Amino acid sequence: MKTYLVTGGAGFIGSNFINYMIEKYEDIFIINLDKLTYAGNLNNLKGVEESKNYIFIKGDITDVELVQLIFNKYSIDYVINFAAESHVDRSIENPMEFIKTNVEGTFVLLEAAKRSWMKGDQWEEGKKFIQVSTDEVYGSLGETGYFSEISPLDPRSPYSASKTSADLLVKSYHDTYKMPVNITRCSNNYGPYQFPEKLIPLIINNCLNGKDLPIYGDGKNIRDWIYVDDHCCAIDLVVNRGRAGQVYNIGGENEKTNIDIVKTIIRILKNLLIDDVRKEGISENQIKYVKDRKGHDRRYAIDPTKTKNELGWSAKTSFDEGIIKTVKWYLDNSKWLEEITSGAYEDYYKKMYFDR
Ligand code: NAD
Ligand code: TDX
Repeated sequence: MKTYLVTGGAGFIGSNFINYMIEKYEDIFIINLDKLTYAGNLNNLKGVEESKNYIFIKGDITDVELVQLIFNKYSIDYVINFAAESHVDRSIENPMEFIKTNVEGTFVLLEAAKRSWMKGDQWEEGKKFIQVSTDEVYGSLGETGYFSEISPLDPRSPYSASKTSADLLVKSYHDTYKMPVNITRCSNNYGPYQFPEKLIPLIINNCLNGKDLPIYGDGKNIRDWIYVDDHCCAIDLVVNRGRAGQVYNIGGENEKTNIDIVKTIIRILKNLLIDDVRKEGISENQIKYVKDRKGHDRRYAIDPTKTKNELGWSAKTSFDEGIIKTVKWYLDNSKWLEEITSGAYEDYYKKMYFDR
């Protein structure tokens, strides 16, 4: 029975990961440590909350005493650190929380793991620290080329700088203390339970509510999209097969411009809402080009060859299949969407798009 400390497990990817793992394995125990910021939502975990293999602890990864208490109480085998402030636009407006959670929080977890797993100069067998990172640490590509694990680090937003800083701390614990670690760097995820500040769920939500569809700049920035389950599968393989100290790039090899994504969502919604009155209001006329994001990275594209060759991983979900599944999920889960788009979300949305 392996015990996982999953941080940020009430967020988008973390909750998909917990749902995926509890469904797949009977002989694991998952502790979900999450602060429940605006992005954390226990409704994402309804399917596992009764499981005897899962517990939730509300808490902050920067809380040294709490994190140590968890390591003292449970025999943690793996840390999977998803917890982060994750939205680039918020980091541009207000970077402080990003430094606190993403950098200091990772440091607190590393220290607690070191104290618990290191005996003299030796590491206990079978332990590993997985840092869930992002392709954004590599910066921005021009029209050609791909990010490999040895591409230079060149973060360009406070968010990506904080993630890069965390990656370097994790690397330093391997280089200095020989801590068994892996760093995963994934491209843009999409799928169920993503907070509607991110492009895909924001566009779905705005289409359904007759709002403008904001496109930053010329809409030709490119992201490399991966269905969230394929990311979860890769992390599972990294935990079990990844060589200590290694970085693994994960990506869907599926590059799309933002305007293409928006037009695709409009088309799918119109096809799915055949007899629904909401269909009438949805059109490309809703698209509105707005002021560009500051420092907007032009293109991301991951080369996942190492992860494929070493771990036997590949993305199983094509974009055409994944995006239809995703749009359907948001249509079928309108209550989930309504609940999180009330209150504070309205204030955020107004600030980002009307006071821009
Ligand atoms: P998210 O914003 O949806 O979820 C983050 C979760 O972390 C939330 O549940 C939040 O409550 C929790 N959290 C925040 N601060 C915390 C703290 N101090 N202590 C404990 N919990 C805290 O993010 P996501 O999109 O699921 O991303 C998860 C991880 O994956 C992040 O580290 C992100 O950098 C990385 N990542 C995301 C993407 C993507 O496309 N979304 C791609 C690559 C990598
Ligand atoms: O309203 C919008 N209009 C728009 O044109 C929003 C929210 C975004 N965009 C553009 C900006 C980006 O080029 O769409 C693209 C995707 O934007 P986001 O969904 O904010 O994602 P991105 O900035 O690419 O970062 C995401 O991928 C890497 C995640 O949020 C990060 O956590 C992850 O590390």
